[in-house]
Amino acid sequence: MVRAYFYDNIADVDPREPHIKPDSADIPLSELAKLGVLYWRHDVSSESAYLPQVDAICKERNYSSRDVIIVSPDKLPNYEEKIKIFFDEHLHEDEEIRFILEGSGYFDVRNKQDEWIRIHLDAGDMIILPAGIYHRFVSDSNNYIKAMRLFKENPNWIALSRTKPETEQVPTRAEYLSSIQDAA
Ligand code: KMT
Ligand code: NI
Repeated sequence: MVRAYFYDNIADVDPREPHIKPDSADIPLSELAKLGVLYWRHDVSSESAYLPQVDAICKERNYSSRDVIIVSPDKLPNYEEKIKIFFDEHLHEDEEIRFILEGSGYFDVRNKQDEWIRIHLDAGDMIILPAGIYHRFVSDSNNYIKAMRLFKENPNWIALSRTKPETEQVPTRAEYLSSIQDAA
């Protein structure tokens, strides 16, 4: 089940640890929605339970293809290196949708104050990160997550790193910021 909270920003602790900021309350899904982050939960006990829901979302949002990725030391070559890449803060010009089939992991997103919100997802959780939001992914200490990724016909989901000054200039970033401006 999903849980969201402020990240403690302690840099010398492995990012796969929980990093819960002390004395801060959990963040409700309604706050994530104000950042354009959408969340659903589906039954993953069998394919027949979740495929119709996934198909419906694909139809509604024009996703024409999908794949399944397993992020684990056994299944993903150069695991530790990949983990570092996923954890580099970035944005995309398309939304990023992930549906967790097994295991668990963290998606971190920036709020309006540029603070990190950590979202812990496990099996059954589906999340959409809007185009233009700064985010990153990391496994949790179980080092295992199996997720379905959905793609548009001509996907534009190159990771634009925040370390590159030009990333801030992409039109998607300005569009995203104006889209969240009015949410209280
Ligand atoms: C991403 O975009 O960071 C990933 O696809 C990571 C694996 S999805 C759990
Ligand atoms: Ni991403």
